Amino acid sequence: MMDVFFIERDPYAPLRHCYPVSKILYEGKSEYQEIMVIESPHFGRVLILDGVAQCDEKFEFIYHEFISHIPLYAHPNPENVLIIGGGDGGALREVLKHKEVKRAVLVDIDKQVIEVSKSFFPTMSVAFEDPRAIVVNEDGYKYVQDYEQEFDVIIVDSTDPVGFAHVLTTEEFFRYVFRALKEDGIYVGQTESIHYHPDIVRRVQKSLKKVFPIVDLYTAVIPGYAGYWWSFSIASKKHPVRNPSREVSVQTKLYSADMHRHAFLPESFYQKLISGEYQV
Ligand code: AG3
Repeated sequence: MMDVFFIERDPYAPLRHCYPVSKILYEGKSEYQEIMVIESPHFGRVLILDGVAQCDEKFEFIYHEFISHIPLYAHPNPENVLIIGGGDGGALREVLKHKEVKRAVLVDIDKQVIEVSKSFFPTMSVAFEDPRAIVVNEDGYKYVQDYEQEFDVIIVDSTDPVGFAHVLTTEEFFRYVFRALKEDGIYVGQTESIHYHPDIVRRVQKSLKKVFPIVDLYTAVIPGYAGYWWSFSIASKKHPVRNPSREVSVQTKLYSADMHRHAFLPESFYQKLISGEYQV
């Protein structure tokens, strides 16, 4: 049999990941994007949106643990959580591991991503069955504008900031997020690779600083994303974010209190990175 490969079409990265394909499980087009699911020998099933790999069965836990548990553990009592994007359900699964969470609203513009995840990614989509989960198929940018002092934590688990996801990284959006958060709320969003997209990291950090009193950056190594050293921008109205504020009790593979602290960059490197002094 001939070897078959899927070549990623990452909009920014100066290289293209190439996955061996043992089977194409799904190929479709929603109102918003192309959706594909492949089976790859090392990674398991891979979810691909508009040619970019979003998550794979083998490593999705890293991204989902870090995008969820850092803001949720920085918060002393996260009861009401909003996830924008995240239609695969991975972040929702991690968020609902916290018994403090009474309600998690997931707003994904693309219903078809949720359907595909339910059909092909049973371990990521488990939490859709949880009675605390509320799914809304709307534009997150618009949804958040209807709320004031509503959420303890807002997680933006979006695709790359090109096309319809770009608005989720603007100062205007962060002002709506600020308003939708309670007085001690925390925001987090994925902000791409440290080395391939430092301009995006800087732009988002700068915009967040205009809106929130506490802004920081943490990172995790995500084996499936080009550049690997991936960043998350976090902003808080009141609580410091560099340490968990509660005892870590949820079951995780990689996240822990130590890993929480370790994820934040040393202050000197953080300053160099966001000021642009760190040039490569
Ligand atoms: N969302 C962010 C994926 C970004 C990947 N970008 C890239 N490889 N250029 C992932 C969705 C997981 N819930």
